[in-house]
Amino acid sequence: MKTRVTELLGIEYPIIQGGMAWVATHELASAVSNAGGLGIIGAGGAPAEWVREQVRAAKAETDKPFGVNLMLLNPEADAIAQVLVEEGVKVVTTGAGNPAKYMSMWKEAGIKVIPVVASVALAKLMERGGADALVAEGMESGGHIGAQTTMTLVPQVVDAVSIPVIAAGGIADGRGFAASMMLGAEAVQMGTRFVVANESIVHENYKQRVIKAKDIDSEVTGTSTGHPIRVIRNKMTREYLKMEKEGASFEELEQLTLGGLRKAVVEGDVMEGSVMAGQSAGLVKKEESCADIIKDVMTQAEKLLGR
Ligand code: TUI
Repeated sequence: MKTRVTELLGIEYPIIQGGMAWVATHELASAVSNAGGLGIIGAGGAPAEWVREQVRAAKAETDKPFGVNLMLLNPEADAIAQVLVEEGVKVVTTGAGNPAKYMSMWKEAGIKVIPVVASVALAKLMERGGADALVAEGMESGGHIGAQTTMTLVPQVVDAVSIPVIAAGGIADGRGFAASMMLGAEAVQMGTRFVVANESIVHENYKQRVIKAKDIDSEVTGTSTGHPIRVIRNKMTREYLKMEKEGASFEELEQLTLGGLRKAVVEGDVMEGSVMAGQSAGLVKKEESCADIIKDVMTQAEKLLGR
C-alpha cells in the first residue's frame, strides 16, 4: 500500500511503531523495520550515550530505515538531538513538547522530522517550522496524552495541514488502520500491539497484563498535575486516584509513580509499577512476531478498504 508516508520514509507498509520509553529498544525497532514498517527507538528519559548505543545496535540488525523518538522532557534532550545528527539517524519523531529549537539542525542534516502532536495548533506550527509529516495522537494512546480523541483529532489535523498525517491512539488492528485511512491519515502509529511482540524486551508479566486487559482496565493518572498518563489499572492506580481525589500534593503523587515504568517493564512489577498502554490493550490478544502483527493488520485493512 503506497502513501506519501511510505514514499517519504522508503518503507513497504504505512505502519510505524510508537517510540515507547523503556519498551522501544533496538530489538523491537529493528524487528519492525525488517518486517517492512518503520521501527522506532524510544529515547524516553535515557542518557544520550544510551541512545547512541541503541542506534548503533539497530544499524547492525537492519538495513531498512528506522527512527528515534526524542521525548522532549528528557533532561538530556539537547545532547540526544545532537547524537541523532552524529549517528546519521534518518527519521526522528518527538513527543511531549515542541521540538522547534532542533528543527533547523535536523533539517540541515537531512533528517525526516515527524513531531507527535495532540492539537491542531501545534500541528500548524510544526508544518510552518518544516516538519515532513505529523503523528496526530489521540488520548486513547498509552503514556503521556493530550485531550482530543483520535476520531476527532486526526481529521481536524488533516484539514489544517498539507503534509502527511499519521494517526495514533487506539489503533491495534486492520479495522483501526482502515478507519484511520477514512479519516485522511496516510499511515498509522501503533504502540500497545507491539508491546507484546515476541521481539519486545518487556517483562513477560507486562505482556500478560496487556493481553489480559479488558476495555475498562484503562485509567489516566496525573490529570490534576497537568501530566496525564494512561496506564492499566492496578494497585498503584487505585492508590493514586484515591489520593488525587483527596487533594494530595504534586510531590506526594509524583512519589507514587517515580520509576514506575522501569519497575513494570524491567522488574515485571505490574501491581505497583506504571503499566503504560493504550485503550487498545483490550484488542490485543496474543504475543506474536512483529512480522505477523504487520501482516495481520495489513491483510484485514486491505480487505476492508477493498484494495
Ligand atoms: O510523548 C508521548 N507519550 C509518552 S512520553 C512518555 S515518558 C513520560 N513519562 C512520565 C512523564 C512524562 C512522560 C510516555 N508517553 N506521546 C506524544 C505526545 N505528545 N502526546 C501528547 C503530546 C504533546 C503534549 C503537549 C505534545 C506537545 C504538547 O505541547 C507542546 C507545547 O506547545 O509545548
